[in-house]
Amino acid sequence: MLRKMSAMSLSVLSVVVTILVVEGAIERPRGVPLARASLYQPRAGNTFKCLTTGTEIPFEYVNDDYCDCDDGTDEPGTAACPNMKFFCQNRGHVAEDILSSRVNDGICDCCDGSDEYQQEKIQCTNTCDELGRKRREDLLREKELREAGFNIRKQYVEEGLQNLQTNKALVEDLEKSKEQLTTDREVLEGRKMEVESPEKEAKETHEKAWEAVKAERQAAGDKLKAAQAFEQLDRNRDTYVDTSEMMSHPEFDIDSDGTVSEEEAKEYLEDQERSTEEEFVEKIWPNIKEIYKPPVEASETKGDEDVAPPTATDAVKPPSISSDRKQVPPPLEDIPEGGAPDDIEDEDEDGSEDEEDEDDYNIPTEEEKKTEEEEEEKMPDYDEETKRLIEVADEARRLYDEADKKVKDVESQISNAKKYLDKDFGPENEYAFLYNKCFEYTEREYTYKLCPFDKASQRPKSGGSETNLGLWGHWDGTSNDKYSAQKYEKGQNCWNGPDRSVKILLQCGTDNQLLSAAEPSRCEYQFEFATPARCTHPTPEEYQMNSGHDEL
Ligand code: MAN
Repeated sequence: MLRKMSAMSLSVLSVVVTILVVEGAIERPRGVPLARASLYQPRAGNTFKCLTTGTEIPFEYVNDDYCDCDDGTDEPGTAACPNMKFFCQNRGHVAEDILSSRVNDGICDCCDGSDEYQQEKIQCTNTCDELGRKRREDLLREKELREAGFNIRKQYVEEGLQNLQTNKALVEDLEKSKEQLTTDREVLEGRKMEVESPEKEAKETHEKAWEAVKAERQAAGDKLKAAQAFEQLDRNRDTYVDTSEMMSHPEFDIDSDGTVSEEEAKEYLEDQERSTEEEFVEKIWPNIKEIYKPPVEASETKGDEDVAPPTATDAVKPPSISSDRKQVPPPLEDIPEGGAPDDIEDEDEDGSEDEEDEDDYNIPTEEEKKTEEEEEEKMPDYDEETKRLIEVADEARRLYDEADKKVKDVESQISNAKKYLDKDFGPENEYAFLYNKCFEYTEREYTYKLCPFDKASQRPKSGGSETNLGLWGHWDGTSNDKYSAQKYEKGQNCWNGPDRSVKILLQCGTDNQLLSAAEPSRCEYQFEFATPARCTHPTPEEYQMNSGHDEL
């Protein structure tokens, strides 16, 4: 390798090359940790072999502030070779490697100041003792916290184990009582079905009879309406309804041309010129009852002029009413205030009008009509025997429902206990303690809530509804520390984004506490949670390793 040496590096060389760190009895060039000191011993002929390329260079080229080896290993203590590491011994604190580019850059990076040895740019104070003391204090505190937490964890483990056993035993007991309760329920179901059958039969008989009564009433009412319509249509009282009478009713205008033609009238009269009352009630009325309008309604819709005035013949013809025809009360509008006109009021046989008669046309209010109709529509009470059968069946149903509830209760208890048993509460059940508990953390905008092994949520501080951030999913730590994190997923969908989810980072603490909640990515949350369940006992190795005496 062609060695180019600048005037500057030559001037530095005299300073650098002579500096060797003496640690114990082993000498090593600056920036080399004790563990690698042997690699930096001068070889025969006072040479140095580049550590990976194997190129041999004079030993005096090591740390001469010029990069001679292609692998940069000849400059462990200068910034000459890029991307190399400089080792700070930092006695009293923790040894560390820093980037070689930071050597003599005018900034103190190592607490022992060994990275700024030129001292032209800066003179570093050794702060390692101070930092080391602080660090040891922190470590001690952490160790004490871990020990205290670990002691609580031991109780959790015990309780977790007990709960596990209790729940297992509970499920066994509950399964047994479920068997008995299911048998009881079966017996009561049989009894219920036994007594429900005659009850149903009796009820149906009663209801069918009532339906028949209603149908009969309806038919009678319909017949009455048909007879009334016949009478209204038979204006000339000749005991027939004929085409001309039909023609005065605009509702029979089939083609809506404004008049009811004879053909149209005939069509409604079953292709006849006229119809007797019997035929009308039986055959014609069923076809017209939906469209037929009594004269008053017709005059209301079409105007009075549409109703043909009574003819002379009308006047002379005697009213012809079949013997069973009921008296049709006058339309409501025809009754003057204060009662019916004198000429249509009933007279007693003696021709006098008594006070009771004044009520004859007392018009029931809408409400009264409704109540009356409702009364009529109401099915009469069941007979005594049916009532007795209902009572027996009611009691059987009550007993069955009671037994059914007991089975369902026990099923729900089994399912709850199984839910508990199915959960992974950690290698020693140490996290079981957190089941059925919730913890909150409030920040600027929201109060966050975590119910371990159940769900996580968020509630705006200003009020408003809770947002589900996710339901218990799985343990989510690294492959060698699975129980260091949890995942809650499938929360409320984020508009134009994913379903909300939360990662919980667990850390050791003497209290169970939600320490922080953040949303590093939209609708993806991260909580920090401290719990004694996460505290492992500090090992002597950990303590040793952290004491800051790596090289001793
Ligand atoms: C709500 C909260 C926020 C979330 C937005 C997304 O305001 O759940 O945390 O970022 O919705 O729209």
